[in-house]
Amino acid sequence: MASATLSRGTALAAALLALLAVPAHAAPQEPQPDLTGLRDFLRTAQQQGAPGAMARIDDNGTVSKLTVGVADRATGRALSTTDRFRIGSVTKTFTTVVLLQLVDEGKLTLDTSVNTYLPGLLPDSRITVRHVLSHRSGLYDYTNDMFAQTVPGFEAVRTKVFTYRQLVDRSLQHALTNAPGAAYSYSNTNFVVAGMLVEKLTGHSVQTEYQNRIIKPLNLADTFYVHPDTHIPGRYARGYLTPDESGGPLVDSTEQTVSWAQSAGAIVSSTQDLNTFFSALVGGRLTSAAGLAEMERWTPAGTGQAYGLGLRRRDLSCGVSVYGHTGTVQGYYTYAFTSKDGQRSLTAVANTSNNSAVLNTMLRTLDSAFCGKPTAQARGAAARVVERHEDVAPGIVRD
Ligand code: HEL
Repeated sequence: MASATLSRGTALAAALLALLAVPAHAAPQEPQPDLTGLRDFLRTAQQQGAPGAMARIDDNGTVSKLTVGVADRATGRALSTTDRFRIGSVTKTFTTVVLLQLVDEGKLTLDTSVNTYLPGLLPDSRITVRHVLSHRSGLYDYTNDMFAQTVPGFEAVRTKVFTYRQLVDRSLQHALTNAPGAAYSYSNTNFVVAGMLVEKLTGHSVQTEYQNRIIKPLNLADTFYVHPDTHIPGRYARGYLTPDESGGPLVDSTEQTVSWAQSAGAIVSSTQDLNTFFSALVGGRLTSAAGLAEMERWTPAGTGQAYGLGLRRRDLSCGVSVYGHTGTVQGYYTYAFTSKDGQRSLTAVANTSNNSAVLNTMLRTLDSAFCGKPTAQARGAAARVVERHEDVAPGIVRD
């Protein structure tokens, strides 16, 4: 009897010890990316009108690359994850990093009026640098007017070269959309002002600052700011703009100055470089810890979304939050996001735009990459999430 009790006690102790052998700090195992689901979404995007779609996941040293379709409709060349592409507003994160480095160097403070650095630029001196980087300035988005009609709007600016001031002047033809700091209202104008701040405070072009502060240190071999050149260097995916008229032919929109965006959206990059960039950013390799904490001070920006400083947070169906940015530039949709610790990153791209079905399908690649295989219930819930454009400046039809 005594020995039986002893042996039961020993078994219990052994079981407890086995439990204790799992370190208390071990993070819950992240679900493996669902590569089958991811490929299905890329195929769906293709069926919905994207000539090609691709994704690259960098997961703790394991790389997954998936592509469907073509990089070039004329030659039929297959899309490759090494193809460069226009990243649109993902540029905003690069611009913000430069400014946060200037904060770290004591050359700028976030709560100072923009007009202190750029005297007389803005009509309201209550607009601070922080308001601009968090889309809370109230500055009207001049692209609302520019791209009210998709293809004519694009063709009107395709080869144009604007000064920053000309773009800001277009915005200032409209009243502020809200009092400074009062509301989140996405506007490209904010990041044109951010580019002006970079150039004023450094005395250099944004190109030089991206190069010296981000591209060179991270060895981003596929990342360029070529404005106002219209050509993408090296091997790249061509971009195809979907016209507003249903059934109309796609417009090859690859060559353009992107002068309408500049520091708000004119960088060219690759899936590998964007994964490296966001992983480095949240890993604290581009700014001080205090700078990163500022970038991660969130303003709600719609269901399951928040905006920090030049940085988006998306809260996925499985409860995981990811950090990065989206980009829409004529011919290209980009989702570039990383996990909290930067250990897993996804960049997913389709070489079309102005096609809301494709945009929504590409959004779902985030769940595949970060949430793993969905349950039937999660699949149903995710399908009901539709990318909202209300967080973009109101008034523009972007699908
Ligand atoms: S819009 C966005 C995205 N951002 C903003 C910026 C960028 N891109 C633009 O402002 C381009 C607007 C026109 C795009 C064009 C098309 O689909 O190619 N659409 C039309 O012309 C519609 N009439 C908030 C979506 C972002 O994710 O941050 O990039």
